[in-house]
Amino acid sequence: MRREILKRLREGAYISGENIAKNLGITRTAVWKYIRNLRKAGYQINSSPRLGYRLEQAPDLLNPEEIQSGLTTHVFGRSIQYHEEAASTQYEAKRLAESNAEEGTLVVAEAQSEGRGRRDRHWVSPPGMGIYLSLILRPDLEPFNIAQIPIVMGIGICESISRVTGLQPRIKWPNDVLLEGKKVSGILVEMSAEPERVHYIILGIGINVNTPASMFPDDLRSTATSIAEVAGHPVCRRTLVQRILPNIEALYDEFKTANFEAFRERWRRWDQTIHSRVKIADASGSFVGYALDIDKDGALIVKDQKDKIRRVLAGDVTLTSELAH
Ligand code: BTX
Repeated sequence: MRREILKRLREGAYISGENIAKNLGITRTAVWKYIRNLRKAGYQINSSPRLGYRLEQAPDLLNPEEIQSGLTTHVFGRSIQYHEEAASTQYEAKRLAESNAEEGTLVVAEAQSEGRGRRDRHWVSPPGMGIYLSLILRPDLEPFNIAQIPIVMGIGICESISRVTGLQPRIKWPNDVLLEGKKVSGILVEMSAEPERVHYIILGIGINVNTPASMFPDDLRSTATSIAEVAGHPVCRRTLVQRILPNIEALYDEFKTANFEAFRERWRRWDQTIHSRVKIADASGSFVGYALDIDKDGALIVKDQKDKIRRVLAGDVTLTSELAH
């Protein structure tokens, strides 16, 4: 009902309480209660005794009403579970996936108390500042291909940030999105699979949109940033989500029928890793080298200090200019 009322208010003109009540088959008192709750949630609604109600401004919330109004996807975000605060949207999405939620189901939170990065690291997720979302995917792919999904999704995040803000984000292999050399977004892919069959994937995306530098813990201040910090003004999170979802949906559809090779050029367009000195670290240790290229499977090709060519499939990359910090 709330969504229906908002839909009518979004048409822009004044609409009387009586009209809304008649259209939706509810009482005028019920309309008034919905309006009161919308105002409480941050919607600025003007009321005039003669003309009725008019929506002046919607808050930058990532609730289903806001995301879905004007969303152009076919599958992604058609079903949304919204939380003012979640431990992690990954956990919520996993729970939904286990109870057969359909592909494209989106979990969004305004804040996360246990936001997660790769290898059980923490993702800082202060309320109302960033985008914290998880999507359920059910691709008919072999587990081997799944590692390429976050690499491909990085393209969609860069393209979307660039379109909405005019900024030029860059990707650090495999999928850190950077602005001015600092991390602005991270991607996490978790899956449930058998050796040859994927049951589902949870694609998690975190973006620092309006997070002020002061909200990052001290140890992240030199490596993390937000879009607003770089742009110099706040950016509408809803607009960004509405751009990202169709963008990554199109990439995903293409990925299911093509291999990574088809994305290599587009990925290079945003890349900051190739032709850089890098330090690669994984569970087994670390080494320093020079990034030569990304191959047709999305692996990073690195020449190490003994001139040996190494093919890196996973790990954390530090650009050596960052090491100087
Ligand atoms: P990652 O392992 O590449 O990055 C985690 C590391 O990044 C941390 O160890 C820390 O050094 C740094 N970091 C933590 N928080 C931030 C931040 N807000 N901005 C910049 N750097 C940070 C990247 O993992 C994957 C992140 C996915 C986050 C999304 S949010 C929605 C979904 N739910 C969830 O719990 N995780 C995903």
